[in-house]
Amino acid sequence: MIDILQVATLPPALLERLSKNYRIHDCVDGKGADELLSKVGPNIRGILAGGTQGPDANLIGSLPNLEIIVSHSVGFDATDVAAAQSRGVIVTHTPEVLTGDVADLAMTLILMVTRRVGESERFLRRGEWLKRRMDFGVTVKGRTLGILGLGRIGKAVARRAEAFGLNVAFHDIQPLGDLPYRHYPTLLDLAEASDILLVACEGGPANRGLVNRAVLEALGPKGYLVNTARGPIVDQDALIAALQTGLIAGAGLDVFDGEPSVPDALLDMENVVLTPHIASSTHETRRAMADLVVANLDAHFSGKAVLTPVPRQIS
Ligand code: 8YV
Repeated sequence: MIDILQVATLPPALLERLSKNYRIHDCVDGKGADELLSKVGPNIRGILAGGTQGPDANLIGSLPNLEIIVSHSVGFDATDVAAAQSRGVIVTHTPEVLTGDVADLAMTLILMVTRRVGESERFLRRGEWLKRRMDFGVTVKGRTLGILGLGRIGKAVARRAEAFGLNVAFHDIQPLGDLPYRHYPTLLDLAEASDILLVACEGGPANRGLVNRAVLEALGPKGYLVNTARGPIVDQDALIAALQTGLIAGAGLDVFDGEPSVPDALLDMENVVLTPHIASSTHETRRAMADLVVANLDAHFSGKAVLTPVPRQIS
């Protein structure tokens, strides 16, 4: 049996599959870490991580026989990839398999917030319809969707948005070659040109607070912010203030800074749609992500190349 440290909450069915070949040591959220690692630390050869729970440089450095970190997520910002790679530790993630579902949820939030679907449902359930008609939303057709980060997921949302008659524009730090969408060299310019701004870029320290007060101000009082990437990319306090003061019109959020805790100020607002980080949460996608986690671990421990390594972060 190969000893693996589990640092992220993972589907029980995945853990059960893995338990046939691997001895999994539960250390989710650092639970009992010191005692556990003093016993099994030198035996640990792999780590199971996730999108918001992953090993830092300290943990990676404390495991002398660590060979691989397998993340049950496309985003790998919770794992210190540079620390791992500089020690020769492989890091894998789960790209492609979740792209469609994440893009579907982004599109759902766009439609929900502009058409006031959550608000309308609460209105109906409260019995308000018997007294008056619900206020109007706005048409998405003809409006501009600005995408921050035109990677796999951003492109998949762009294709869906085109079918809804949205004009697509984007900002990305990578040169992306010829694309049928208008490119803006700065995020501020993109926000200025957008009716809806979608955050679809990577998380991590470099992008913390990228969507700040100035970006929200540029988006403007008729603008909507949608985030299906990572909570900390948006300055959450600035967002709350912008929503409360009408600096922007509304927001659709699947991710939060400090999740799973969500500020009361957001819970109390009618002009926001809130979902609990469910963009990849379908039976089909979670099954495919689990398959990839197993395939990466099995490949590595049978001497083969892993299927989906994360790109190199160090030169
Ligand atoms: C998951 C994610 O919620 O893939 C990602 O980057 O954030 C999500 O798909 C999570 O990582 C599941 O473990």
